[in-house]
Amino acid sequence: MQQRLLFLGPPGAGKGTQAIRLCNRNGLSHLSTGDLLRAEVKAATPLGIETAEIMDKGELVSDSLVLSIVEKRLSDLHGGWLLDGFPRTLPQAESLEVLLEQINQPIDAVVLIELNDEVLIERLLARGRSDDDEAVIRHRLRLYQEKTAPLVDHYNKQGLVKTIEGDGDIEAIASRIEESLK
Ligand code: B4P
Repeated sequence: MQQRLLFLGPPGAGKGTQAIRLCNRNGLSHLSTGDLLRAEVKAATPLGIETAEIMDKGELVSDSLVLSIVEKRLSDLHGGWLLDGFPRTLPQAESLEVLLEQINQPIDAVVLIELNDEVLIERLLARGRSDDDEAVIRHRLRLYQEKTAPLVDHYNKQGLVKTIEGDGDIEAIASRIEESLK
């Protein structure tokens, strides 16, 4: 199976859900920027205090803040890994490419999980995290289209994108993802 992976997709597509499964089953290191940021918020670090309000409004945290928390972890990566929810903007993708080149670990594949907005909204409202309010979700979906969706073209040009239908049973989606990475 391909070993150095990115997960892309709109909020609520199931990136986190599928990333945990895939990493557990295949011994990959899982790096989720959403989880790292929420850990900072929970620990009330200066970065967490700055970040909490941004996340609750459904905004993207600034590229420089995100990069400051992933940079050190990226340089520690070895073996297989999965970056979940990062990069989310073109500047983040460009910075990532420089960092991966330095450690000589190119991306093998980008898994794009697709799902329509109505199902996304339903799922996130059911999850009920502090950033899962309907108006905030709609704002996050708009930001996804504006800032993150252009990454699909970026990685398509490199022939890396595997598109996965994100609707259906969690286990069935997990099999689709594994199949696409053989
Ligand atoms: P993330 O933590 O990345 O989360 P997400 O996009 O909201 O959700 P994900 O796609 O992982 O869905 P999940 O599996 O949980 O981002 C949160 C925030 O952090 C961002 O809005 C931003 O503020 C900040 N952030 C993170 N990374 C950043 C970056 N690089 N730059 C800037 N800001 C950044 O699934 C959602 C729900 O659906 C769950 O309840 C799950 O149980 C359910 N579900 C999953 N699969 C299902 C299925 N097949 N059927 C039914 N339900 C399912």
